[in-house]
Amino acid sequence: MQNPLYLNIENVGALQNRALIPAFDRDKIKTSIAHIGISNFHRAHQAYYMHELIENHDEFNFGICGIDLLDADRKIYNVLKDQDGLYCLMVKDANGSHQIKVIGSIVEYFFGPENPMAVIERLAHPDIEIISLTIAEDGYHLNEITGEFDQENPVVAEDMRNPFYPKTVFGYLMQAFKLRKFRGLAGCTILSCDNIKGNGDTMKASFFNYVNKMEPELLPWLKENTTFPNSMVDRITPLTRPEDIETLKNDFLIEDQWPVVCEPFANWVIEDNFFHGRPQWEKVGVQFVEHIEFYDKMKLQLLNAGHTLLGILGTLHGYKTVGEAANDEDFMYFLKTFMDAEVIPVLDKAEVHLVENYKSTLIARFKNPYIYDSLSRICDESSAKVPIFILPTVRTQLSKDKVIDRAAFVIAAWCTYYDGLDDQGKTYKISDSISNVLIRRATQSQQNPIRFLEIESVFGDLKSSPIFVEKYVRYLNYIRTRTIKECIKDFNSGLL
Ligand code: CS2
Repeated sequence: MQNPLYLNIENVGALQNRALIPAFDRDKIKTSIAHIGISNFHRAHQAYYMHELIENHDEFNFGICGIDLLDADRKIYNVLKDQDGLYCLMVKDANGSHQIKVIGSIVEYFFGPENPMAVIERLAHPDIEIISLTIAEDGYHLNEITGEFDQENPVVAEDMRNPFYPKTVFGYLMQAFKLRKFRGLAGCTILSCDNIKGNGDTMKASFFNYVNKMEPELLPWLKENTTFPNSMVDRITPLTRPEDIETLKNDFLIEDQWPVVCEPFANWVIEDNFFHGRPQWEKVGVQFVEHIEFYDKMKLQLLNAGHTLLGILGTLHGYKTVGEAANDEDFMYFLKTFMDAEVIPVLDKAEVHLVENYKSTLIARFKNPYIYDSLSRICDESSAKVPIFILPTVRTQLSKDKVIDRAAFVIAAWCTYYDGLDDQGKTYKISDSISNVLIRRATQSQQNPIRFLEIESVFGDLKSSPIFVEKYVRYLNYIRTRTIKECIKDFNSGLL
């Protein structure tokens, strides 16, 4: 009987009968990508693609330096250090087959709160040709309605007061690019990998806004020396559960402190607009396009909106995972009709086959019983997600006098989500940077339903659409007096 082995560079060779291990010499890798935000998603997506490229096409020029900037990320930094950047990717197919692959593309790691200067120096180093980001939807601080960067945000404001000890991505990048300019070095590509429409454009607008306020004289150089390709990223990656760590240890005899679980599906579409050269990711399935808009819309407004819909409705019912909600026929019927009647009409008609294919694959992906993707992960920070995933559909449909009923139903249900109690009488955790506002407005909406829609940073001027308001109010009153399951059934059968 063999014993479990700790995952690190010394032991990895001995794991070859237990998992797929990197079939390349990591010492040969040169680091040219600095990635900020070593999330599970990054480890299942970009780091995975890079690993595949190194392993199958001998691309040794683009190893990844992982950088975390938040105090809360100390754990992943420590784990990466402890495991020499190695971790297990547990790819779980819906048919029950699982593949364990040790990913070896992250070769350096830095932690901002411990040593901000080291991070700034690394970002400024001429070897770094791409700075990529997963900083989440709420990390960009750009007000969609006004197009203005939120300089009032407390962490941003703190960076503005203490620019030499930055905390935000913007503060770090500004210091790094100042050094590059001062030293006569070139700039680089900034590649956003977040679920935001036009993520590169958004990053550029936020960053330039920040620099313009802080060091306007740096701006002309930056404009000449950076590019911000837009990209669409896709792979469902749940939070790691203690059970996943146990399975690896007991069934595969590998001790990994923080493995990553994901589905087999992966997709990445990028606008080919890089300042220097770039990895030839197309060799491992990445698609390079001139314009991202169609792919962005399809993904954000079908997949992410679908997640948000299942997250809100499922939580109200008492479900805990996307799989549970997606395998409930009433929920699935509601989701499918939302997609067919309200989302697909706003997508490019010329690409109808692609859209239909994406939709049906998506439904199977949501149903994958081996991906325990918690609804709480989906609902976290909904105030930053709903405006990106659902409201663009509503606005386009309204502008064409088309149906918005299911979206209005979801928004009404979302308001009751902040009442904090599911239909089984259980409470759930609400996690949002503006949770106090959301909870207060949901409470006020019991007297005056519009109060919730009046949160301008989320809804903009949606409250001035009489059609939307009429539906929303009707559904809200209905939902508040019945279980969500009854409401969905009534909706599906045309009673509502
Ligand atoms: C999810 C995404 O955060 C969310 O709400 O919808 O993380 C989703 O799982 C990924 O975008 C899948 O590509």
